[in-house]
Amino acid sequence: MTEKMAKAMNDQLNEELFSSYLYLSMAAYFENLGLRGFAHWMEVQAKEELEHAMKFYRFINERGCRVLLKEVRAPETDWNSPLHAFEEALKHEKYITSRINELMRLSREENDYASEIFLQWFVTEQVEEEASVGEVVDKLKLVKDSPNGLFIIDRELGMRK
Ligand code: OFO
Repeated sequence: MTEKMAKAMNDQLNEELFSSYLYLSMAAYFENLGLRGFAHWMEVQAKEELEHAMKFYRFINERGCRVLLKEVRAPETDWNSPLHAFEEALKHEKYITSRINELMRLSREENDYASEIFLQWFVTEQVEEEASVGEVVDKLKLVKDSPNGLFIIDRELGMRK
């Protein structure tokens, strides 16, 4: 793997760690609101992001390159409403998708077929990530400020495996 590619992979490893940190911060926000189902959903998401980070970690090592961990920036800690938090999560996932696409473009430019195949998993995963966050955004828009609606969604999100 070229130095340029290894640096880009390391940068993405950092972004995945930040994603985990962001969703854990959202879990804490929901916990504080007493929305335990929402908090659970975000905790599961935070763990998934950590697993994404580990995929990059292992891949960089397997390619004989050096993993260089950097500072993970601090996430936001407060949002205006559950809808606002999920809208921000969706915005973040779209940003991550654009980064994965850029990595894919770079791997093609570098004729790095191993990286291209590795990144394919993330291309597919991002479709799922945007869809699952988007689904919650849609539901929250539907129930608006109804406490009953929020309670039902909370129960549903609490069942995420
Ligand atoms: Fe790693 O997919 Fe979300 O950010």
